[in-house]
Amino acid sequence: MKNFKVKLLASASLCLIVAMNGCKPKNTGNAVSSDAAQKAYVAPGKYDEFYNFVSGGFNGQMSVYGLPSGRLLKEIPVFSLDPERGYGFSEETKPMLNTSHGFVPWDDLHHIEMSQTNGEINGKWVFANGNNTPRLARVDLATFQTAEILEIPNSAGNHSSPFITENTEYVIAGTRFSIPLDNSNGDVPINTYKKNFKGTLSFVKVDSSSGNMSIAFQLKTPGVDFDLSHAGKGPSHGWFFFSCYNSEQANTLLEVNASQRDKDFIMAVNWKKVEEYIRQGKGKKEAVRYAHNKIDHTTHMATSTMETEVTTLDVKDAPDAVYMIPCPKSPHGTDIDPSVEYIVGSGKLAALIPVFSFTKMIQAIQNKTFDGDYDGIPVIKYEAALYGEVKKPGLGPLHTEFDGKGNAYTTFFISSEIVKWNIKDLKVLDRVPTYYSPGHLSIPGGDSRKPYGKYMVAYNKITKDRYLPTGPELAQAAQLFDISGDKMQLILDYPTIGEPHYAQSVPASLIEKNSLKIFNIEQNKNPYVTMGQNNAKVVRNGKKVDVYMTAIRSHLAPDNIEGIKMGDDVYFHVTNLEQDWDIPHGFAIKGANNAELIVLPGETQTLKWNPDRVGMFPIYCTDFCSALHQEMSGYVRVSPTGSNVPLTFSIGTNNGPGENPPSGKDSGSTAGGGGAGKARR
Ligand code: RUQ
Ligand code: CUA
Repeated sequence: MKNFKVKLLASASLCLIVAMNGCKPKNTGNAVSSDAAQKAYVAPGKYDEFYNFVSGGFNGQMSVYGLPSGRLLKEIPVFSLDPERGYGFSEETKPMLNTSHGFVPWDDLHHIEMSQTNGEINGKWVFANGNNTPRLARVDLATFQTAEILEIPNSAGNHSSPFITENTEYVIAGTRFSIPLDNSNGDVPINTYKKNFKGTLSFVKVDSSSGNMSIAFQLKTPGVDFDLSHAGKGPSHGWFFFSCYNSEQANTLLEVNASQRDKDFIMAVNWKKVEEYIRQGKGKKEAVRYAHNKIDHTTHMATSTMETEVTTLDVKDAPDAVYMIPCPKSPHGTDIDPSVEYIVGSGKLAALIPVFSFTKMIQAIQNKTFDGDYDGIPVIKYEAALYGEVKKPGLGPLHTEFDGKGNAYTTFFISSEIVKWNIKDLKVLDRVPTYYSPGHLSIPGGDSRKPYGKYMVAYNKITKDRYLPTGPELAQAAQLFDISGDKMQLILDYPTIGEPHYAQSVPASLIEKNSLKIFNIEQNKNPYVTMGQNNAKVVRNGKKVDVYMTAIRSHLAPDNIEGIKMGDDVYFHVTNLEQDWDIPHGFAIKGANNAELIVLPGETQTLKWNPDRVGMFPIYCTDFCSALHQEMSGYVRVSPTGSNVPLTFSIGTNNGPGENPPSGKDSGSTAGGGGAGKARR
């Protein structure tokens, strides 16, 4: 009997697996018209029209492309180590990856969201979510660097994130996995899910000038899985909409057990009301631990602070603030059109797309047109909130974006296509195959109040035969479509890094004007900065040795260091003295169990090194910075622990007495202002 049950479950799950795997559309690979190349062509030396910020998925970083060319412009490490730049390896950046679990050098970065003013992208920051160890990050678009990472307590799997309100008042963080909350006993049987597991929605305040994040409050909810979300804007400002699945509250074999109900929910949260309750002191302070990491612009150093308290409010104590809208079937994307009247739910297993009306929802709430409750939360009657349904649009709808001309575009994972439909009459206007199985799609400004239209990019999960084979794994495929006409037109395929989920694009002009070219060295407040080569030095303090080093074309100073001993902790603090755009210097030392540094103009970065043997260790600049880049090098001599070799450092003092070079010609001092120095202490 038991066996039989298991078998039934297995076969049911097999059906689902078949259904959830994409199928290959017919006539693949030939849907490109002849003017496509011209449309995606950006001449050498010319700039792209749009910046495209793309989540890296399981590689934990964000990448930046130009559109329409598909050129890769930059990778920005966020929740990942980047040996190329030393992010997560340098002393300055290590604290960025600190969490209450310690140093967590990886995450699963699914979604990005750009800061907005009045519901329009303003080009200041891009936020990103860490889906594994729950975190939120803020990337500064002046530097294209991760400026801040905030851990989210009482959460597990920060998937429903980092969507924002229309003036970037809040960035949202909804937990994917419900769990026993942090300061309750987590050591309970898993099958007590219904009793012990809770969800949370964190509202993270963003300081409008600095961008700094802080958790304002957390809403405690019944134990469901929050998937995605979007904020109301304009007329619906003050509301946030979250798709939830697993309203069945299953704790095993979710693919079957969380697909039982015909409808799950979109949770509508009146956050202005919740704010009021918090102001009235209805929230509860709870002890938790979470890391808050920030980079200081002047020291170029990150600090990590462990925060210990958060304000929570149970939805049960927030009457008239939270409602459930039934949504078929295991909803994924929750997308709001630019008029901010329509809420589009995408049920992964649904054969239609429900479009809800904000106005009707409010009326239903006023008239109490409810259909019972879900764990105390009023459930609005489906029909009462429904504007209409897009019938037979395709299979496996996931995400919807908008072109600002009254059209919506939805990805269909199972039927491998993008469908364009009209928001008013809900009629399908066009469909194109994608190769294969798209997840997210992105239209410039496509989830804001001001879509720029023109292009649409599909981020496909499966690549198969689209590129030359590269072994068992292929790069994910992005596909660019021209959507300026009635019909969507495929114009470019380009491989991406990691596995992109959500992405956003903005006109280049919004970003370009704020882009920083150098860090002003006069403003460098790093405690280990070396202001000018004459101040280069090596200082010993017990076993700690600080090397104050400068880099300028084409030498490191000092470039000869002796008196380092086994057992020392050596810190190379490298200051790049250049004040010229795009002239970084690198720093590497043989055998370091660490990465390199890339030091930007005006910046100081520190590499920690523990010599592992006695001998000679070359150091050099890794970034080809000048014709004499190969000459930008030096030596560090390591002696045994008890050795009496004095600590010395120098540059330009060539060859000892009686040790002239074979040519007989002393190369002399190239550095100027160098000379030998006796180290302090
Ligand atoms: S979710 S498709 Cu994070 Cu759609 Cu990826
Ligand atoms: Cu500096 Cu190469």
